[in-house]
Amino acid sequence: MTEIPVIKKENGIWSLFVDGKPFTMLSAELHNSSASSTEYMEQQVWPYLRGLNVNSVLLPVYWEMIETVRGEFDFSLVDQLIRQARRERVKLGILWFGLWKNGISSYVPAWMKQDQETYFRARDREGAAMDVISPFCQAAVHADAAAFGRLMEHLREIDGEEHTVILVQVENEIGLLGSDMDYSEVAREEYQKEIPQSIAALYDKSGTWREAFQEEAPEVFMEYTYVSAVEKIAYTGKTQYPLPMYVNAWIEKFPWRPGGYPSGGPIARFLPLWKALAPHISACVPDIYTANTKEVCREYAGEENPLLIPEHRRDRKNISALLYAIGKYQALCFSPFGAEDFMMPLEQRTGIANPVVMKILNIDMKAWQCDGTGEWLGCAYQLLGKALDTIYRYRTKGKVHSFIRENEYEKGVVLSLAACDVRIDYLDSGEDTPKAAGIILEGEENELYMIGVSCRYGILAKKEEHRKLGILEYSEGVFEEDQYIRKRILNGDERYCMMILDNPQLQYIKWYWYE
Ligand code: N0T
Repeated sequence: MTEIPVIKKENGIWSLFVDGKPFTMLSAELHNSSASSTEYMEQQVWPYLRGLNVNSVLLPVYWEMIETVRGEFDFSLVDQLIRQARRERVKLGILWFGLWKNGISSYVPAWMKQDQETYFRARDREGAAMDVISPFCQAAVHADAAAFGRLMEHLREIDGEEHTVILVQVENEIGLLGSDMDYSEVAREEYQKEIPQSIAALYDKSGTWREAFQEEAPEVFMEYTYVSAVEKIAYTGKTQYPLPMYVNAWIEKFPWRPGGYPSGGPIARFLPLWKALAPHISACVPDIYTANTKEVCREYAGEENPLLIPEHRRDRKNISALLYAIGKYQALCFSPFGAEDFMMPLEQRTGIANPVVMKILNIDMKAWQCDGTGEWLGCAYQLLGKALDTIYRYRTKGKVHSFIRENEYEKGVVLSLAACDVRIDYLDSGEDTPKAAGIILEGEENELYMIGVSCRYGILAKKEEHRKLGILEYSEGVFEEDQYIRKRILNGDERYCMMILDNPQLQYIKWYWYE
């Protein structure tokens, strides 16, 4: 029997291991509603994912569909989706749309929605009921955990050998949206109490929530409540089938207030709290719809927290973020949102692209635009997919370097490698073209590979080096099973100005010294 998928750190590097080997998810997250119909999947999803060269897909499983009658479970939809994924030869990450989805309780079963006595609602400051089951409602958390446990049990039964499902997201962008805290009766009572021991120890504080945290109190209070609920749910699932689990964040955006972004979610500021109080969650990860990928990655990737990007903006620039996240942080997963659209003819797209929805979610329309993304991402996934084995080999030797252009004011960078420096000039990319980005693998003997986009570059001798540097080979190619296969030699005019334009490419350079 092969090892169950697991996220673990080896030689200081986080990886998702599938059947004992590192597996980097070059993924596509589907629109929220696509996976509710296998027929729709056949007609509108799988055909358009094929050209993207994904090795995995992230798709939701909806609580309301597996437990329509309380206590009775129907997993036929899940089974069919897994069968389709196997046929397509892709792995799956499953998104558990349970009690909370973007702060709202839209995916809970009808029997729960309608029983507001037992499953009471969160309330806003004015005391008005929200469309959210209160995270203080233990009966609701218990029911969610039970359903999630059944789902995981079922996955073990049907997939425990084959490992088509390799990762699970618990809930989706949790937190309370529209109010800084829950003002339901139970919540208000809890708020008056002394802070729990775990919080007191973590923050070295005492007293009531208000006394301990002042203006920040409502948010920390919600953080504690959501992390406790999520941990309970994840724990129940893990006891059935311990697949790696993560939670995704609707990130905080300056100068929003808690409630403007979901209050209580795994935003960067609260990573220590999540790490301490949710031991069954392997990673807290960002959904990136902003343009500052570099900053967000830096906030989330850490000693304690592996980086995954389960949702990313959809415009063509996402290939730059892909290269950077994998080169710099060995990201376990990269997955633009609503990726079945990318190769689909415009008139056929049914996913939300409606300006009103975008405004409600506060997503920049530009981040949603995806014309042309498919070809570029497909090309980048293909190139990178073939390079992964080589990247795994190089990264243990600390020989992987990465760069990305953060903004238009940055003109370039000099990366310092062991044997030389590499000067990179960012090519002036237009609105719709990828930002300069890339991964450099430094080889053993005066050689390097560049997997990059939109950049011009050159190899420089180190300052203290007295010899001069000459080029032996400059070529473009691909990796096949950890071997470089040269396609075209670029030793003529091209070598005066080593460069990769808007299409991601793999290039190889070998140099020598003369004096
Ligand atoms: C996302 C998606 C889907 C700092 C929006 C984004 C997905 C959910 N929510 O289409 O609904 O299921 O996770 C929230 C956007 C926040 C933008 C704030 C910028």
